[in-house]
Amino acid sequence: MISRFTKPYSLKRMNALILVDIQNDFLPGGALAVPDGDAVIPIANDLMKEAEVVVATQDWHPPDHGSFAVNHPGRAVFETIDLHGLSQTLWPVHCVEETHGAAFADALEVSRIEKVFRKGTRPEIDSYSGFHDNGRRHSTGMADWLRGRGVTQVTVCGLATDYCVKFTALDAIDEGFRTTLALGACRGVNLKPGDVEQAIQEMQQRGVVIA
Ligand code: VGL
Ligand code: ZN
Repeated sequence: MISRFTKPYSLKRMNALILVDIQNDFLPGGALAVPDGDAVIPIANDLMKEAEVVVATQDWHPPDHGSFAVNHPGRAVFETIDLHGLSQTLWPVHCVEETHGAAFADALEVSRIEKVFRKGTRPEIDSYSGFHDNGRRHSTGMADWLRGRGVTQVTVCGLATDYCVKFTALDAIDEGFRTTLALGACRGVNLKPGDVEQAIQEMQQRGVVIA
């Protein structure tokens, strides 16, 4: 019997589903469309039914964001530049705060999302991970929030496998969560052929379980 003077503890492993950037601009027809990106939506909706906690990240850039090629005269989309000391791939304008492109996909069952973490909100730095920016200068608060909810293991899915999904999963490992990648509910950019395969291998090597 548990004494009322004993602090109760639990062996239960609370799981959270992290939906990464399932936003209009990453879907076919969007500003930075991920091939077949809309295929993740029905699978994500199914995964949400089994998750104890559901959170989502949202790429959320101001119009003058440093990751947009148009904000660097003479530079083209997909070029790499140095942005305040960090290597930065230049992207088309995408996921501008408060626009339709930044909104969650219409078919995503957003009512099941308990908390949204926005990233890439500072013009001077990009953020692929849902946990903190690419320079680890600022945190979104997601790790502490999840720990506060008692979460010990996370499942990551969404867009794009070789960018935001990868960096979110790797940071989840670094934050001490048992981390699973729901591969069927992810799609990638493959800017270079093989990028997605390499991202999967990197996640696996770092301890992410590929499911
Ligand atoms: C992403 C490139 C730029 C992503 C976000 O969600 O994977 N990729 N911003
Ligand atoms: Zn972005």
